[in-house]
Amino acid sequence: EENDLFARKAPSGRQQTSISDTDTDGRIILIIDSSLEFSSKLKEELENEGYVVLIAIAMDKGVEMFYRTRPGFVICDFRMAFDMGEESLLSFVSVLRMNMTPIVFTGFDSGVQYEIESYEIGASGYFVKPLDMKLFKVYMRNRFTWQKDIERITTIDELTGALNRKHMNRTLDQQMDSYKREGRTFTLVMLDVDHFKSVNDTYGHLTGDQVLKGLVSVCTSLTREQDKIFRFGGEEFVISLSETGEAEAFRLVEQMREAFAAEVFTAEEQGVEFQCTFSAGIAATESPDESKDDLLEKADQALYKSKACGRNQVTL
Ligand code: GH3
Ligand code: MG
Ligand code: MG
Ligand code: MG
Repeated sequence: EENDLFARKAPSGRQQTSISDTDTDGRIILIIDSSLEFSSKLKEELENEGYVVLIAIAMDKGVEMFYRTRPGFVICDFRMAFDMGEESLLSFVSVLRMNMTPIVFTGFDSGVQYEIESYEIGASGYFVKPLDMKLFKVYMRNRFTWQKDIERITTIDELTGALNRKHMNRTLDQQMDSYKREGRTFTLVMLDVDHFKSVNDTYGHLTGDQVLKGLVSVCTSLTREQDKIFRFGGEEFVISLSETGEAEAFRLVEQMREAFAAEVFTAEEQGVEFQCTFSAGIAATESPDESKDDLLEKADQALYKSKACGRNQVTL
């Protein structure tokens, strides 16, 4: 019943959930320029550097392509940008900023006023055509390194290494949309550590923290790169499973439950060992109208059942 292509990989043993280095997401560059000669040449140069490059020859196409593909960087002709009108341009730049996507302008005109105007509108720079490729490539590399650091800092929960809730809100609908478009199943799991308050009360918060780290580490070791683990809040976590039906998700979360319940934690201060459990709820997409909030609500209800039925269990 399962497609081999999507078969679950062996546990990777990764200790951190993070934006994967091999993800192309962050390395997509969108060039908006009416000169195909300019953009094809630039595309070729940047592809040699390992970027994925998309081209739009009109401004409206470029904006549309941005929404569709969410590139990590936009290179746009200065005149085309300003021709769309200052108001539209400002609103496009503000959308880019919300997505933490830098934009640079390029143009045949040289002069500090073009740079000033570019910075004023919110762009990250202005480059004179024809581009000095040596300069431009090192600039791009520098920006992408910064982008990556910023992404890491703003998306990862410091304590556990899980993705944070802000990142979950930003990405979950997007992730669901792409699965729904292709008519595939998307499954969410909600986990909550059982009687965690008493772990803190008995052994202290620092020991409690170790339990949370341990939970994420167990879940990470049993999931694939494309599965995302989010810290929803406190001792609650959400895992998104792609290409995973309910039955398979159930088996997987059962495995996690058993692995976590078998972990032995040490309370240094008291010099005692103890164990912990979690309860979980699973929800899968059933209709294309469902939002991430609908799915989270369903998973939460299933989790509530696990709690009500005595904890340390998984409910579909
Ligand atoms: P239940 O089985 O019903 O889930 O009970 P519970 O005790 O786990 O649930 P409750 O919501 O009463 O308590 C959750 C506790 O989690 C309370 C809060 O202090 C603790 N907590 C939240 N975030 C952290 C954290 O980052 N570190 C530690 N050590 N504790 C945390
Ligand atoms: Mg809770
Ligand atoms: Mg609670
Ligand atoms: Mg709890």
